[in-house]
Amino acid sequence: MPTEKDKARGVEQVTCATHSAHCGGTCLFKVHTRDGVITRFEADDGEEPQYRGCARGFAQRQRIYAPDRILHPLKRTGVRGEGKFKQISWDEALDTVSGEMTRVKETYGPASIIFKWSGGSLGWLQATGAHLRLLNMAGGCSEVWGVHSFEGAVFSQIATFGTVATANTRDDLLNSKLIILWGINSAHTILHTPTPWYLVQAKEKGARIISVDPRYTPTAAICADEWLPVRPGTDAALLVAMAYVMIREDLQDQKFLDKYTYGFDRFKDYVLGKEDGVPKTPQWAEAITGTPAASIEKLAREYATTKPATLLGGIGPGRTANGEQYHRAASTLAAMTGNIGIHGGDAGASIWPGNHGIYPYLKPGPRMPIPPNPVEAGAPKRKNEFPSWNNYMTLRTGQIHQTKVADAILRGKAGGYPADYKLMYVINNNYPNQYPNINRCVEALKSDSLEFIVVMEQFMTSAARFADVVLPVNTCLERYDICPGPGLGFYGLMPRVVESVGESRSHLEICSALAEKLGIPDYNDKTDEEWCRQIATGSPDITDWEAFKKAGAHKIKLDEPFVAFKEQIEDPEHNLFPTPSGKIEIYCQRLADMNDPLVPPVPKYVETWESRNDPLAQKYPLQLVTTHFWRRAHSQFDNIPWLRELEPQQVYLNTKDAESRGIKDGDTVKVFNDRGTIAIRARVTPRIMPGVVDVPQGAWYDPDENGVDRGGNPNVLTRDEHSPGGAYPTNTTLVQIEKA
Ligand SMILES: Nc1nc2c(c(=O)[nH]1)N[C@H]1C(S)=C(S)[C@@H](COP(=O)(O)OP(=O)(O)OC[C@H]3O[C@@H](n4cnc5c(=O)[nH]c(N)nc54)[C@H](O)[C@@H]3O)O[C@H]1N2
Ligand SMILES: Nc1nc2c(c(=O)[nH]1)N[C@H]1C(S)=C(S)[C@@H](COP(=O)(O)OP(=O)(O)OC[C@H]3O[C@@H](n4cnc5c(=O)[nH]c(N)nc54)[C@H](O)[C@@H]3O)O[C@H]1N2
Ligand SMILES: [Mo]
Repeated sequence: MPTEKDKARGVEQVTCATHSAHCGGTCLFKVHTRDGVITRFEADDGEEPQYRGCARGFAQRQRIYAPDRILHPLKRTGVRGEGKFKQISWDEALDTVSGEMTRVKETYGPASIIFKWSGGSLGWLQATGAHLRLLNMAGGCSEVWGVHSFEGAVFSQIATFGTVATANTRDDLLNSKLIILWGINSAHTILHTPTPWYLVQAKEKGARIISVDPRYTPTAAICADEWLPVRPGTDAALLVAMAYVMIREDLQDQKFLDKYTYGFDRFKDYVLGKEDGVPKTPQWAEAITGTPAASIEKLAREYATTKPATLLGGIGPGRTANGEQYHRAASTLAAMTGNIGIHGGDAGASIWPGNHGIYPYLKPGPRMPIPPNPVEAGAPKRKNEFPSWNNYMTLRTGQIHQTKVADAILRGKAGGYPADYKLMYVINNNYPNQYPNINRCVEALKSDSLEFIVVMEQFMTSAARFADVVLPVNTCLERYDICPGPGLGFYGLMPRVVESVGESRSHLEICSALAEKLGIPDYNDKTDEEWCRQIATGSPDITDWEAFKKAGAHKIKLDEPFVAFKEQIEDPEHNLFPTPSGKIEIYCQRLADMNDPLVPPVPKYVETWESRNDPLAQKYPLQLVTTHFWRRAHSQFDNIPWLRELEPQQVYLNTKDAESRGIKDGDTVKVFNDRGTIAIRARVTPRIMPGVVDVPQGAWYDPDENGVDRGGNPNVLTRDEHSPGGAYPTNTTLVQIEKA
């Protein structure tokens, strides 16, 4: 019963809503509102598994009502990047944007429009699909390829398994006796909301947990029995040496290999040194990885003899200059230990499971259709492209790799790109903040060859500062959207809980209005709620829309945890792996056909550029990793006061590296290489291995008059290159640190 005081303050409403920021988390909240204003958030306390939010989820209120929210359409008045704008009407903004789209298309062709999207919001309705539909109906655009998160894993899994649906659901961790967290820090890096809960339960059930990571992570501190440090970009060497120990001691599951895999002997020849005269011993690996040989031997024996065991492959080690080899090697070890297709095992390397509608337990109803992109139809084949590549997502390919957008803008056709790029259409994306070699990205954004930039944003981010027109977008509690839950069977509803702040609008509203201006009458015939209803109730799991709406989520009850490749293992006669050989391809002919020594047909350790053996290491001796930070989702939430209190932006460096440079904890230091310099606070700690430093990604780029980034954004330092299979190389960078 509301008290008199409550009555005076207005009646409190509670709405259940899923929150899906750009962290892969899908958290269920009870959102309290009073007089149409959000007052507080309460965690999911319903049936297990609960989807409890993290600090960011609870801080959403400060994000929605932030004083720096963009409330109106804006038009640039200063130079690009300066951040000077004036307020304009929606009508003028839409006229300008649609007018520029038409002018650029008619003058230069649709390929000169770059559609620059990312995962700022991750719903099925209010994101990329809605814009791609519009752009394609309007004549097409140049798309970008290379999912920042895990393109190396995509490449490797298509090579090895023929699909990216390779992960078990997270509840299956409870069936495992040994869990190897390979570059996974799920206490901070959310990715699959209930993972830490299952890890802790698995530990309570007696599973041993081992962390392989250059950092002694909070996750390792909470639940690991052992930490094996490894130098960034060298995981494949560690895995190959584990294979060496297994082969030497005849510990591999030969029956499994014979029955389900193709080409193990070719890999064995490489491992034993028959191919190149170098046996891949633990001592060989120790010199490369920095991991003690004795620890490698022990881990190899343990993984080969404890069954079932999960090698939970993270994607961070894959975001390195030859990240594909780590993923391929991890899956090979999962096969060598016979842990694929069984409960308590895992295929060794995963992307965000479940996100892209590729799992059989997720069957959403029809989404907004995306007509083919006329520009894509003529797109040239990429180097190292798999024919089946396009099947993993509805969004795909295009001609420009994410890391090459700046280069494409600056060099265009003369630089070998298919078009000269004139208009950039940016949604859900903080370009340049999140892109390697920011200083070059900035150069591209400032260049005259780019005639118009429209950015749809909620905040004056580094992307918005470069826009010619900024369109204010609302947040996920101000519109309807629906999302899957990676890692478990889950549908989340993101309902409109409050009215849009200021004049901000949803993506669907913006696209519908632009369609009208562009003369596309049949763009949209539904409200956002009607679309969500169609997507939800089209699934066999959700029969009652009102019940789903009330609950804010639907937790799919599977009879048992989902196990990837169970059918292939239990009944191989009738279920082939979707590879050319029908088996798990340890040797991959399609890779052999690519004829690129950086992606050999069997997994190998291939040294990266900017490794510690690179001559550049004389000048820049430290290896930089750029981890995902607990108080942000990339750059999102960086401006939220509650979250800023948690921890400052810092460079984490080992005590020895600090001592040899005369650096003390809390000092301001310069981290630099030939691409740029950042000024940042030093955090001196034994919890990162010597020779490796970490600058969490996502800090807001804030250059001073000398070009030194005071925001401490590591992308000032990273290199704008991609791995041979398209991975983001943001964990492969050499730097030096000095006291500022
Ligand atoms: N050095 C380094 N760089 C990295 C990484 C790394 O590990 N190291 N990680 C990479 C990875 S994995 C990723 S996924 C990318 C992420 O790169 P981005 O997706 O660019 O990062 P976000 O900070 O999530 O930026 C999204 C922007 O969208 C805005 N936004 C939020 N919701 C909405 C909405 O509903 N509509 C619109 N229009 N905008 C919205 C936010 O305000 C934010 O500015 O970063 C990559 N960059
Ligand atoms: N709080 C929070 N959660 C997030 C995000 C966020 O920004 N904030 N972003 C979301 C997104 S889009 C993504 S793609 C995921 C990213 O998820 P991850 O890639 O898993 O996240 P990271 O923290 O970058 O990396 C995980 C671990 O890998 C380690 N690592 C880095 N390089 C190497 C290496 O070469 N070898 C080994 N063995 N380990 C290495 C790091 O030290 C770190 O502990 O996170 C998602 N979740
Ligand atoms: Mo990502």
